[in-house]
Amino acid sequence: PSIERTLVLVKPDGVRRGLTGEVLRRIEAKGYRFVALELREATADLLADHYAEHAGKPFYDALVEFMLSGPVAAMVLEGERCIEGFRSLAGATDPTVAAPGTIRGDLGRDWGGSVQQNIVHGSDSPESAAREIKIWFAALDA
Ligand code: YYY
Ligand code: MG
Repeated sequence: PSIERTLVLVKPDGVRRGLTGEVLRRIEAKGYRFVALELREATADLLADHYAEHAGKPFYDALVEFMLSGPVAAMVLEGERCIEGFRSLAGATDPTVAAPGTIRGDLGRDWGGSVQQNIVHGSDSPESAAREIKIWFAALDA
């Protein structure tokens, strides 16, 4: 077995639109377990860590500003291959072309010509998951 943990965020657009429950429902229906679950206000420092790989990219400043625009629902999931599994539930980054059946494909679309409002974040690798869980839930062992 390869039981993993992954860091998932319902981003400010998802919380604002009342889609937190819908995202949680899909995660539970898939069979992943919540290890931690909390409504949080991100900070600039926290986001600088979280999105370090994107620093300097053209969309970076707008992304951070968006992530500061309201609360996020932050959680740690646990389950067999849940890192890849949640990425699969989330769908492609661009919500306009994300496959139907996915969170982004079913619930997201371009807002103002940007893909930034795509409802959820999920860690993209075991290394990212360990790093991000430490950033958001310092008390948890990744
Ligand atoms: O992992 P994922 O969220 O699917 O995409 P990333 O390439 O890691 O980008 C992080 C985040 O940045 C993405 O969810 C939306 C935003 N973004 C953007 O606003 N414009 C882009 N051209 C690429 C990404
Ligand atoms: Mg990413």
